[in-house]
Amino acid sequence: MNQFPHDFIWGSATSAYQIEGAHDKDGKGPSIWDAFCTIPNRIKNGDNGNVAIDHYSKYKEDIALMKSQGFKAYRFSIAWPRVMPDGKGEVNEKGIQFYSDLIDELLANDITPWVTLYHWDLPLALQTEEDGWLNDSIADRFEVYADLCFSRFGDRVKNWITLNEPWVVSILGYGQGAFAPGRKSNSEPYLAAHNLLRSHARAVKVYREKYAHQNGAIGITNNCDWREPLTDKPEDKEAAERAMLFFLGWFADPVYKGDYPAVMRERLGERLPQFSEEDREMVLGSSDFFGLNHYTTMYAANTDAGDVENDIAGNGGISDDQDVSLSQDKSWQLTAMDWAVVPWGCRKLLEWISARYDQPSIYITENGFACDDKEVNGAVDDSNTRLSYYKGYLTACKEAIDNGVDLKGYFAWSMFDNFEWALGYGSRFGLNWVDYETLERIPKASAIWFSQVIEKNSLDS
Ligand code: PNW
Repeated sequence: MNQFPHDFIWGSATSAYQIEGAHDKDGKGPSIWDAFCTIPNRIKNGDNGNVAIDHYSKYKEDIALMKSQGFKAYRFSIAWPRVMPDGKGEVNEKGIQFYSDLIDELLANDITPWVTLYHWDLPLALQTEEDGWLNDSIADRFEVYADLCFSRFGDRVKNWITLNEPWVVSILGYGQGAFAPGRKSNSEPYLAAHNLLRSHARAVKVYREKYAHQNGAIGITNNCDWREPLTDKPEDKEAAERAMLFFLGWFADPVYKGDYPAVMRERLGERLPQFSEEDREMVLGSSDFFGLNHYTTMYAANTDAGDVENDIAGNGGISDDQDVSLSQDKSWQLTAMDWAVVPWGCRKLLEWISARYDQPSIYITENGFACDDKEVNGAVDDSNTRLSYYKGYLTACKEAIDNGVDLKGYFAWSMFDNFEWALGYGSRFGLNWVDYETLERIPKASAIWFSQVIEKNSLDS
């Protein structure tokens, strides 16, 4: 009953800035995250990714751990400024060598690489000289960078993700200013998002035109919570749907339907850019699969225009633009980041995606639980926290599959504890605990449980 499809992909995920360290080694250029971390009071405890878990030196050890735990796939990202220090022009061959070696080591251990091209560490020069994602020309830059990656790694990498969570880049980076580049605006998020989508599509176009012989797949990964209507009132049901469209429809509708959701157009007017005919065609159909990062659920209720006080950006978008108020149920367990544990929200989200976008193949490219783990006598017991979260969410995934959702794979976030962006090293997501002094890795109860699940391809253990 708890058996997953025989070809279901079991993986774990990380990103470059969160684990690699070696921030200025072997010719790497600075990224907007290297710079953002030097501004006082932006990152909890003044943490940064300079060393992180030093995956750059320890990647072989890390891959051995993945192999011993049974993972068959590994999602990581390439740091653009490691392979192109200025984001354009010169290529850093030592950076290329690192990823090439990493890929070879994975393949030698029968682990399939899933490579994200952009997980937020934009080359700093593209920000200071060209305004990052606000400039149309970022699509030209991204295309050249993507082309470089396909040409150097595409003989061995068959699964590509262009962008990780353009919603986070837009809302947290350009709306709330909580993430790099730290901008606060109620219009820039929509422009950044537009250029993110155009850039994604340009990378896909070059991949399909020049690298079809590599026989790989390429797509985009979006993040979305589930929004459950607070009451049965029609206005709350409509508010929940509106919240979904402002969150996920914003990025998925252009790819699957050719334009932003109508409700966004109605409410945003001129702040929402228009696709040129050429861009619309390029974006439409530009994903071979539906990449989804999912963590939590909130209730959504309608508010009347102007009721929402936070006029910059609330969780799920820019609140004023949506007239949605969000809340949590008091009975829900919360993670250290106050994200509620609601497995049925995961099932409902998968079913919503399947219905709205005509049953795409979906990969959950992130799902996980943050808490303040402690090491006791060389072991970390996360059985009542992370482990029960994974059991609940994977059960929900299985129910969605049984209900007809084409869910083809699942990547746990994260393989290791790592640098959790503005929250620094305090919030641990890893299946493997990392001692940040000695950089020793210790498997947690959840990692041991995953090994059994993967071996049996079933949740019964
Ligand atoms: C994702 N939100 O970030 C990222 O892809 C990971 O790098 C990160 O470590 C992980 O989830 C856990 O945070 C998100 O505010 C950051 O809704 C913020 C949000 C969602 C995802």
